[in-house]
Amino acid sequence: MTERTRSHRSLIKAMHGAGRSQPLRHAQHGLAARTLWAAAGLFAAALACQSSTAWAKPDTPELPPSQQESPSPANPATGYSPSAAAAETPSAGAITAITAATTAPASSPASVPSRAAPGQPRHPGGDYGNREEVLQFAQELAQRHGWNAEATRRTLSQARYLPRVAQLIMPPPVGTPKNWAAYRSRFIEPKRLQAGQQFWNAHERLLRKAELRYGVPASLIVGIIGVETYYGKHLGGLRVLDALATLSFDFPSGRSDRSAFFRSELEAFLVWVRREGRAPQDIKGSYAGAIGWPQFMPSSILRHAVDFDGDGHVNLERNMADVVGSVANFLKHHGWIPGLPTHYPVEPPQDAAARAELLAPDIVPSFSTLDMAARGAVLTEQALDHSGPLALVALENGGGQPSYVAGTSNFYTLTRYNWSSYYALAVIELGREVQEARDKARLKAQPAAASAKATKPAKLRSADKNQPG
Ligand SMILES: [Ca+2]
Repeated sequence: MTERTRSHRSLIKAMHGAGRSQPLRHAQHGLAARTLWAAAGLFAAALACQSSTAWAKPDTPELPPSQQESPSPANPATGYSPSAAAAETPSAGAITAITAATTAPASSPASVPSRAAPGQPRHPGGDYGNREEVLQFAQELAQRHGWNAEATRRTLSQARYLPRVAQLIMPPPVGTPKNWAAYRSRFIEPKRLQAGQQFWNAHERLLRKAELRYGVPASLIVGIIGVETYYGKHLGGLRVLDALATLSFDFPSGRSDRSAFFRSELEAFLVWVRREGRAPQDIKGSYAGAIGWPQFMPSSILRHAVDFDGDGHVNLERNMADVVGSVANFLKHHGWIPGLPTHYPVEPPQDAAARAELLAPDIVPSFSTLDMAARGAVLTEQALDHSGPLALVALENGGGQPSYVAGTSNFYTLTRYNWSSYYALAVIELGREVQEARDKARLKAQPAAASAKATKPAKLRSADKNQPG
């Protein structure tokens, strides 16, 4: 397999993960048929993006070291659940982590269960208190963390096998064309914009505080939370302990084995709940184990979540300070540069060979503005002032013309949350549109002040015109 083919496969897998969480959430919440239909549409949109080469390539050598050392997206959970794709598309860290796990050595030496028939677990599933590999895993955790082995086994024995999780982790069918316009319309629509404004208004102070501390614009935090979970509407209703145990010990055959990744997430989960003094069976999340409003995988919680209100706990399910601060901190940890735009408009080179050359590194910024211009790309004046590297990012629109943007390193950083250029652009545009709608609403709410500001210059201009000579 060539490097590119391997990368592409990883990208497809990552996308798949992202696209599946939304339908799951809908099913979990038992929504009406209309909603399920909508969820199916979201899923289709996610599928449409799954084979995009715009996805990050976690296993390619082009990735900067800073990204390589952080194998899991925030929402690896989302890794399989982009909120995106809808809601489920975007989980930061999840997708990435899962993808990375295909090439990274397992963090746990526990033996990998042998594979069963496609789509079926090796084991009938469950009975986690008496399985040899679970006992071995419990012993390893106990040794590594100084825990009581029997207590750890008892905790794991409370996990239940979830057949639905094993089904949802399977890859989607291939062949659906990618469509940025369709994907975008799932997230940038009136109801989500309204929910975004409400979230921003309710947490304005926190968003400003996070912006000051981490340099991440409020609009992007609002965009990420909106795409991930529709501002808390799609949190996932499965017990994380069950989901992670199912994927750790009964990972289905028929797709590449990610059980090592999920065992490391199960370990991170147990570390976190122990630290928080919470019962593992009480925590709910997505089918991939992503937790809370920002859909962080447990390893991302350990690495990147912050106690932003200083109450001594990290709670991404209910504490909005921790939610907002953790999203910003995740981006900061992944190289966010304050003040740098995420992308610029660009016209791609007409010449196919030059265009292919610029597209080859995918979303990894690899070309100076001079490099791009020399190959025939047309950049705006603002972009020509940009001093760092850029990536020519193509987003397909079904059978229509692709959309292109020139992504900066900050665009790349956004894809660490969910390894997709479609995800990143949806987050950016949702945040921007929420901001614009909010600004408009605030102007309307202050008619007197607004009209005073608007009419004064007009009167002056009018007066100027009337001046003789
Ligand atoms: Ca807190």
